[in-house]
Amino acid sequence: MVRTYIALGSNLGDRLGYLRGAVREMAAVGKIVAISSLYETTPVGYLDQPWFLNAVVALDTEASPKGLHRHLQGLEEAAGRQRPFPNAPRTLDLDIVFYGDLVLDRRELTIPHPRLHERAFVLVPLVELAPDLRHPTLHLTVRELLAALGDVRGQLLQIAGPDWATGEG
Ligand code: PH2
Ligand code: MG
Ligand code: MG
Repeated sequence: MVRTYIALGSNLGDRLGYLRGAVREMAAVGKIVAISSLYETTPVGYLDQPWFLNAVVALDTEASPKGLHRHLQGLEEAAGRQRPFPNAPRTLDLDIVFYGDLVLDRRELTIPHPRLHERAFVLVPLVELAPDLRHPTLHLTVRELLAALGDVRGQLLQIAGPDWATGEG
């Protein structure tokens, strides 16, 4: 069993519905052990697009990195995700942030996620679940990576606690 962290994002259509559906369906590939709060976040990178909902889930799985990646891509496709251009608005984005302490650098899959340390929309929810988790190549903890970003308050707003995925709130 490997502890993994999955970043969830949506900025198109029924954003909350897509994220809730993803959490529900991720249970088919492992055991969800923790869910972060839900954040509304300003777009990073390609700016001319709607705000995102972002969260992070801790998932214990027996799936291989490739198997997990394939499963998550299947969920993105089931949510009707289109890829008209890189970083286009999307109904559902599911990224493997960490897979245990695995380091993998392939064209189709890089773990840890190559940009996680630059992204408040990943680190802020992740620090709720795993502040002392150490990045296997940068050698800093999640808490330290987040501190290195400085003041990120203008980039995101916590809009619900961890019960967003299951409760009514
Ligand atoms: N995902 C991206 C690019 N930019 N910005 C925010 N706020 N949230 C995201 O999930 C996101 C992004 C590429 O996957
Ligand atoms: Mg992404
Ligand atoms: Mg992705």
